[in-house]
Amino acid sequence: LNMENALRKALENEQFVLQYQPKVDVLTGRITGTEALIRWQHPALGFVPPSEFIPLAEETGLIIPIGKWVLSTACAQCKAWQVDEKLEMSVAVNLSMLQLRQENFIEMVEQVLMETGLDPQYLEIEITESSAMNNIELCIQRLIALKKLGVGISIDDFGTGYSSLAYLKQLPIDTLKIDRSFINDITNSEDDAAIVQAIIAMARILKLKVIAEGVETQEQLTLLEQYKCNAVQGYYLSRPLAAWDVVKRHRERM
Ligand code: G
Ligand code: G
Ligand code: NA
Ligand code: MN
Repeated sequence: LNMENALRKALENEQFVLQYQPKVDVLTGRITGTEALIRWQHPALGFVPPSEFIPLAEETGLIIPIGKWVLSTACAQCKAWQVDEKLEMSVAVNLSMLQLRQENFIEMVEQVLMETGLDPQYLEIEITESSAMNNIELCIQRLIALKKLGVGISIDDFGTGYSSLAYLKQLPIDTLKIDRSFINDITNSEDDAAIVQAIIAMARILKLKVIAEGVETQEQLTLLEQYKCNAVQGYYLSRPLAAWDVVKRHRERM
């Protein structure tokens, strides 16, 4: 079976689904938003993880239609939560640099927002620190345009990508997402604990929100609370969920 051909057919055969991982406010314990994560259910191959097909989608250019499907499905879901369930949550979408490079990228986002009727303030774009720093001029330009639409911007996997603080300052960012490799050892490693505290302090000075990824234990959560981290995400709070389970989980925490 040829993976590339299978991937080409996946969209029309409706084999992709999105799961949504909650982001939880540390002070209130409430879900303030979710991150959309794509899954590929192939009838013969079974579950193909994104780590396997996103790189292939990027090599083949299929990331462009797939990325548009993710954006429009996530925005439609977020709007449905608001209208049908009266739940006010943001939705975050991971973006490939190839999408951002598209000439018509901003128009595409505008069109999706218009078609789904989602207020731009509820959409957040996640871009990894390393891809942002590798394409800094284009990122500055595109993210400023995106920001003008009213969309939020998060830097994903922060701390792993050799940020230049001079560049960071030029990007219209709202949120830093501390990479889960630092959270993983935060209760054992004094170095990692110091790094996390330093990132949180820097975020405060730059007036950015900060969210910790990959929180798996109560001990990690307690430390992050002490460090005044704004929000947390990870298996301890919730695994990525189907859309209807997000509603259930949100009501449990209200
Ligand atoms: O949780 P998970 O195994 O789904 O994520 C694996 C990787 O795939 C993560 O780095 C995540 O950012 C990426 N990923 C998940 N969904 C998307 C998506 O819709 N678009 C892109 N570009 N990357 C995604
Ligand atoms: O690169 P990005 O941050 O988008 O990656 C999201 C990935 O992280 C997804 O594969 C998601 O399933 C995974 N993930 C989310 N929470 C946790 C966690 O607490 N621990 C681990 N190991 N992975 C997590
Ligand atoms: Na992400
Ligand atoms: Mn991440």
